Amino acid sequence: MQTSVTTIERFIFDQEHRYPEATGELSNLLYDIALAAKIIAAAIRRAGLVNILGSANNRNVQGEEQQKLDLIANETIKNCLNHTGRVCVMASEEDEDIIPVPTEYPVGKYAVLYDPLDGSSNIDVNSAVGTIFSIYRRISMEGRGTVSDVLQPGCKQVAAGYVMYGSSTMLVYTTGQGVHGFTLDPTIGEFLLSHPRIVTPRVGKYYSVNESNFWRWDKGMQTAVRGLKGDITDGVKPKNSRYIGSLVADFHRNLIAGGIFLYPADTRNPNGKLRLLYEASPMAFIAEQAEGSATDGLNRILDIMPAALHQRTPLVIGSREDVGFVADTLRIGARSSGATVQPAL
Ligand code: FDP
Repeated sequence: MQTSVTTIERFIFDQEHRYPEATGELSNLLYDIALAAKIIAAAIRRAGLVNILGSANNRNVQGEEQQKLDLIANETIKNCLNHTGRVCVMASEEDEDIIPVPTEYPVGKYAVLYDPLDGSSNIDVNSAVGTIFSIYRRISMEGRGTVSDVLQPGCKQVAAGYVMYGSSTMLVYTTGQGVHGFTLDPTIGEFLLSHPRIVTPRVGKYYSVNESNFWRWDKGMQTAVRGLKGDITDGVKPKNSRYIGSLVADFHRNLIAGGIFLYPADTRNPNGKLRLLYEASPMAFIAEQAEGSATDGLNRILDIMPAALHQRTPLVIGSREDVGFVADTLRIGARSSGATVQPAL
């Protein structure tokens, strides 16, 4: 029987105490998110028992069908964060506009963006889904936050993380001091430190991509993916394919075991499918902190300046050498087609 454990609360506060100037606001905000994650995890566990699985017969701003659990997760996060005085504004993948803090509550210095339930098309088949969050320091000077507080490039994030509701529930986050993972112990209702300082292998075992889109990709991307599976000379060592179709679950596996996840632009999604602010930027911050990397194919994700809340981006993320291989292949393809080549990764 283990008698000494590190709870997420203790870990966050220990990290904060290394910085005498810290006010504790960010630590408390992370702890609020951990609370929301526990509530969502409990709802997901019961989802098959109570009749909350399936569609809410509603479409979100992206025109996708919203699932009931999406709505529950979205409201849970709002309600856990909106009254604490730590947040000035929020933005959710499920809401068209920014989410203001209700006027009866005080505001704080952070802007929080989140995807409440990523991979939600997997809900009805009981596969892993996740929550992704991203935290910025506000740039507006006073009052309620504005859209400028959430339209910041990923390199300005002060924290980012995800929760994976899988065979166990895990919360993985970074504040720019490495990546740390916690597993929810359902018997005591606490996230316990299980994966301190995660470092992803430089070269991965897996490649993860929806290959049914192969003929919709440009030639450079087709060559890169063929290279990942060893189909071309000068590719990398052939990799094993793993694709769940749930970003958090695919990213998490590759983070731990090593691998590369790709969601490229294609003829149906010319800007890619994934959202820069709610998916790509937070995952890119985590990947880089774990010594991996993330690009849209040509540009570092964390350098992209967002122009719109629900902007999409192609994403190539994971083990550093594998992402480098794909980026190099795309650059060579772009050069030989005469396209303007962006700065290297
Ligand atoms: P979902 O549509 O199920 O919500 O961005 C959403 C996302 O899932 C990601 O989690 C996942 O990686 C991707 O879309 C899967 O898309 P495809 O079904 O097109 O492969």
